[in-house]
Amino acid sequence: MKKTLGAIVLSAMSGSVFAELIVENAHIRESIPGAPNSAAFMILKNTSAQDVVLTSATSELARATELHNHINDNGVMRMREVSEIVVPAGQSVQLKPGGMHVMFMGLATPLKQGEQGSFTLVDQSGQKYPVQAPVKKIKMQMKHDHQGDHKGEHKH
Ligand SMILES: [Cu+2]
Repeated sequence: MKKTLGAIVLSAMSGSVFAELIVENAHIRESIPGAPNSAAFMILKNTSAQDVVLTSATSELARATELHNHINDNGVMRMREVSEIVVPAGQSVQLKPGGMHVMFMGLATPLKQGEQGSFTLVDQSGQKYPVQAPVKKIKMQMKHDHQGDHKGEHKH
């Protein structure tokens, strides 16, 4: 009898499974009233022996979808568009508030917790990774929050 292990292992995994990239815990930030932008966060796991280099993202959620990161500009965290997000071979990269994220500029409609949104990541070879993600309320880490503990403070 031939072994058919591969298919069984793949189907038992949670999350979206692609040839090389597994997207876990994807979620989209609920939009703030009056703010036309939002962002998506997730863990990207590269199960292949080659780096996956994401070079763009698309979505119908917004007028423009961009790959963003935060930089520390003399102690002030600013976000900016980046040309690529590299997920090294065999490693994971986390997109999270205050770090890298998929940015939605000019939302078509406000995003409410409980809704689903979809977007597509594209790598440098043109391969597409469609992602479906729930909309969630996410605390902004950059804001100074005197009620909470001191997690998420600026590092110097
Ligand atoms: Cu951004």
